Amino acid sequence: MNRRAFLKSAGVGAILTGGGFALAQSGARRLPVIPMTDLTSGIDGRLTLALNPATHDFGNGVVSQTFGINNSYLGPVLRVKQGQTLPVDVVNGIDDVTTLHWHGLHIPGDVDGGPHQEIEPGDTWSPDVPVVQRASMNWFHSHTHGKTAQQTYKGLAGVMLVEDDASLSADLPKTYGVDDFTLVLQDKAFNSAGQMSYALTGEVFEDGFEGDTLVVNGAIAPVVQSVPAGLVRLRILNACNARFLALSMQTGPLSVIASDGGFLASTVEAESILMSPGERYEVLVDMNALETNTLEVNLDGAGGFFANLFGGNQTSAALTLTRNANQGFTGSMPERLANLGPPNREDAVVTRTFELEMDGDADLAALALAWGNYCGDGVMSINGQPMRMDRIDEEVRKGDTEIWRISVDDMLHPFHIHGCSFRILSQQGAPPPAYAQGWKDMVHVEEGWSEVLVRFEHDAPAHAPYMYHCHILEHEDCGMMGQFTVS
Ligand SMILES: [Cu+2]
Repeated sequence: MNRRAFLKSAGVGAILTGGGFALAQSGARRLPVIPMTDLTSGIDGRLTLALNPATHDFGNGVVSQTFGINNSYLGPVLRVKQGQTLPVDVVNGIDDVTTLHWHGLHIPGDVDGGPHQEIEPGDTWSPDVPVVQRASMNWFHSHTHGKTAQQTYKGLAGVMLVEDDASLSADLPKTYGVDDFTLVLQDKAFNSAGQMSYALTGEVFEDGFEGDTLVVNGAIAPVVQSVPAGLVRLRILNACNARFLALSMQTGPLSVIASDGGFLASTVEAESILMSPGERYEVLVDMNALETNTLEVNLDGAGGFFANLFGGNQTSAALTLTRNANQGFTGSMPERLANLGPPNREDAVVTRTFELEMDGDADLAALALAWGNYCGDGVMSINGQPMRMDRIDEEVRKGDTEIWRISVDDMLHPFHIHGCSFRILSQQGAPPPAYAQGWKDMVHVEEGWSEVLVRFEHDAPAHAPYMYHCHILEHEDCGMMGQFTVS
């Protein structure tokens, strides 16, 4: 590590983690490589995903109470191939009702894992999940009505990588844990004893939960990873409850090759990328010429008055790559990645409008104290209606191309639609950045209209509708969500 990198990571680590943990251990922590279940060459029997209470050390030497999926925290990385059907047994071993939603998958509503597919404690949910889409990085997480924020925060989340013939034969790094890494980025709070903590307050309802400590694959940042010379691939998920993260490299721009729903048309060089909760991006890092390079994260990526006022608006080291003596992937930075033309808004036959709203006068502190699973009418809503399990808000015709226009007037919200990938026509009234012009299932909404071009190819009946919602999980729990059918 050179002097600049050392000073940067040491200084920021101390600010972010408090409690002295980072000072004691900074620099030594290695990137945890999440165990991968590779099913691309065939699936034998059913795959068990066991959701269980667990204990986990985030790297500060203290044991925290967590949930894990076959692990002590988070789930495995599942690697599957287009054309497969994945038979899954989701076993609910936590002492509460839960669900497991496949975020980003183009699958029918009855296997989507949304709020209608509840799994009681001790029960098993056994969907056969068809994998029909192109290569893409997806994920799975709790989507339990009113409990999504707390269950996901505690660890009910994992990554699913979809490969296809093109991605398996592409000239890209793909040796998992060597030159191909999956990174799950989260912000956490730790109490004075060093244990992961979460408390629902009025402020948390308003802004979503924000921890002050960056965690990568369940380890407190910064973490380090030794890599061979050559290109290194980072597949990155923002699994924060509410934080937008601004990503950059210490040296040089980010080379972005894929977004939520698949490869970009060509590699996009970006000084930084702003990732909302729920978003995924894949980047390549060229370790031919550099001995080290560091992925940096700004926890206050969305900016704002308080971030600037209190000096929080600075980057911290997430992951430092250090080159070892081995030679890894020898290919060069790709130019063409996928056949992907610009979206054509003339294709749309239907336009729908969604206005996200928060009631600034609501007593959120009282709601937090008495929290059940419903904020009540008029606190958080879409088109004036808070989420109701027994109300279908929109009916979509299968195969139609539609424009969904989304707006809000108070703060930056990330909007997600189930069962599809879409293209962003405009984001906050402007063209999206080049790295967000490919396949997406998340769009940022603040001032001005955000518009996406979308088509649904699978059924979602009234007993198993799809959701659209804000992906600030506390907003979603509080009612900023709606339901739609596809038939
Ligand atoms: Cu929101």
